[in-house]
Amino acid sequence: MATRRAAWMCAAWMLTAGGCTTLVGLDDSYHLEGAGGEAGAGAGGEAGAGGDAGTGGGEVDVPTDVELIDDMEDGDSAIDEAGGRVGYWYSFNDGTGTQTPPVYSEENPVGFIPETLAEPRGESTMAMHTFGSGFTEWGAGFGFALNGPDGGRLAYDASAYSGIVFWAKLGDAGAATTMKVNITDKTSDPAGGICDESGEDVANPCFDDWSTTTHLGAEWAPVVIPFEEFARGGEGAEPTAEPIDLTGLFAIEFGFTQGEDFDVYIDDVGFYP
Ligand SMILES: [Ca+2]
Ligand SMILES: [Ca+2]
Repeated sequence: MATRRAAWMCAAWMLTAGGCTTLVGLDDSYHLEGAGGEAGAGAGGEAGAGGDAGTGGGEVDVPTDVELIDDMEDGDSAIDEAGGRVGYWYSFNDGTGTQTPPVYSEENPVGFIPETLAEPRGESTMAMHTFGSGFTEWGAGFGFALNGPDGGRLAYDASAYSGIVFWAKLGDAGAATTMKVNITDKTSDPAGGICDESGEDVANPCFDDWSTTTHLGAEWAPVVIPFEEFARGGEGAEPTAEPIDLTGLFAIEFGFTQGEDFDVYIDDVGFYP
């Protein structure tokens, strides 16, 4: 596990950073069912691509006052510089399989940049896309730092927000239909300087991130996850009843476990108050 996020250390911060803060694709008509729920929850109500919800039970309003972290429309590997946030998208994996875009390295200096959508989603023409397979140790994922100026990794105070929202869909109908959504904080991120990255201190390991699972469908659908739905306890540490400390977040990551073939698009990632 210790190498899990080593790659972002040399992520593509030298790539062009954009300043696009245009709000695209967010309006007040977004609804979804089973927000942030377990896989298969509310399967009767897939949200439509146009933003109108299906008829399934348990619909959840997507907040109208979303503060975008990145809508990908500027085509770069950076999140928008707004709200004190600065950071770059990166992929990460256990090195046993293949992932596109690949993990950044000196030998493979490919940034994680958005893809132009063959079919625009409303006014959105670009989104993040990653796919991969063949991982056998712990899997693969992608994400972005919330406060990573010049490639650093600092804590971000997200206490002004109540949760995160994004749009997602499968890139391939046969790919994994569940995806982990993780938040790293000062206690789980090596950059926090608290946890043990070596794995020797089993009571205090790094990478015991705040985590939840969301469903992926064939059509674009919004996902709204209140921070209180994230829980720890997945990396061997004692599960804790403590709430997430929103004043010290480091990154938001999306992941798949070993043995899963994955192919996912992500768009319009934001916080909501
Ligand atoms: Ca961007
Ligand atoms: Ca977009």
